[in-house]
Amino acid sequence: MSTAGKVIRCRAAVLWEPRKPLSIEEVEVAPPKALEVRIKIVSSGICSSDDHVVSGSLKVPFPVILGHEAAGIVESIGDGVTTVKPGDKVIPLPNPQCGKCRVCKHPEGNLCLKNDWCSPGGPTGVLQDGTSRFTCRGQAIHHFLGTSTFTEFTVVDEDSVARIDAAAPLEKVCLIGCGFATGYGSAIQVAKVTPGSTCAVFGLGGVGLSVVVGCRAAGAARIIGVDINKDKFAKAKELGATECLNPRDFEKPIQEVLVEMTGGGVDFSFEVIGRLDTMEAALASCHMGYGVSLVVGVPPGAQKLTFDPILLFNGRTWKGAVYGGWKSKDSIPKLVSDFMAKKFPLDPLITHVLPFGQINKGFDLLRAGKSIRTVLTF
Ligand code: COD
Ligand code: ZN
Ligand code: ZN
Repeated sequence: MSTAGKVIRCRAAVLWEPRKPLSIEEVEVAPPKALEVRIKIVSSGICSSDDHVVSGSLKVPFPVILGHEAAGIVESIGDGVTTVKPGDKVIPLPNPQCGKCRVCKHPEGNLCLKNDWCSPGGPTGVLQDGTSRFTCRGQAIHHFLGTSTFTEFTVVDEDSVARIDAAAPLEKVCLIGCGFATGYGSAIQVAKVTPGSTCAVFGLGGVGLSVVVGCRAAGAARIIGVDINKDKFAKAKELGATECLNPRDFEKPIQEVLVEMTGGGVDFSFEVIGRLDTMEAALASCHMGYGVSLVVGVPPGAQKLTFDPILLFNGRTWKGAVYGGWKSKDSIPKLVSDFMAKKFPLDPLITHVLPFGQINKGFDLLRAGKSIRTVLTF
């Protein structure tokens, strides 16, 4: 029997307050309103940004249903929706593409002004019409990044969902929804890594390893991974890192080590940790005159950086970008096609697969540094 137009009762992981485990609850998911899409989630990765909300370092309205790196199937659509239909395989987009705002219209911009992240005063946790589609125990539950994928069903704005290849394996391509797209795009789309170049990647988590994959795809000759957890090195090498360094193995600062071992500095560096000290170290690792350093890690809130501006004056470029610079609705389907054409792997990034009910175990694995990506299956 069709569920279109009806409230769906299903399981969702609700975070009632920070620093608590997620709680599997029965929730009500209202039907999509005009220009909205209800999606049956099939798989969802756990990204560090979800954990930043749990730990309290990323502030969003509570209670909330987290999750933003997923794949699923359209269950029903609201009035006026034209770009997806029931039965389509889709990826929800934590960075929307409205196509109409000033950033979407700019050829280079991708941080759409409809992104809840950009709301003046911080995230609102609601859809574009200003309300939530989730309730639990009589209380409205907030959305997260316009996606909320730790639930069997979610509702998103049409700007926040992209149809993908009907043959795509949803339990893998979910990573393209956030972590992979972010890292890979940072290398090939934002930094525009050049063939034969030397790159340094600070932080070898799921996003950092996706940067490594991007550097390799772009033809970099030397890819130096930097991480304080040496357990990450084997995977980094499997994915294309030519060398790996642990800053704790050296007396001198890691930027000095990198400058020495590359004869003056790297062509491209990436900070994929989200720390101020490593952002500055990554910048200082670049060669003067032309080096480019990219901030990929989410900066810690309410902290400021002091650095020697001679690093920039001497011809280094410091850039940042979210979501790998991709205009999401246009690019995510193409990335899925590229995966289907075997242009890059995703399997090595998926270290654990767990049933949705074991979501807290997935977060524990991430916090313990034991997983790259856990994919939850529904
Ligand atoms: N020096 C070197 N390595 C370090 C240090 C240090 N001082 N501290 C930690 N690390 C290593 C850790 O050992 C770990 O291997 C790695 O850094 C971080 O990895 P994870 O697994 O914690 O995180 P990821 O790869 O999932 O990365 C996420 C970021 C931390 C980069 C996070 O900021 C993010 O998700 N950024 C993406 C930004 C974005 O555009 N997001 C879109 C919506 S989420
Ligand atoms: Zn826009
Ligand atoms: Zn993410």
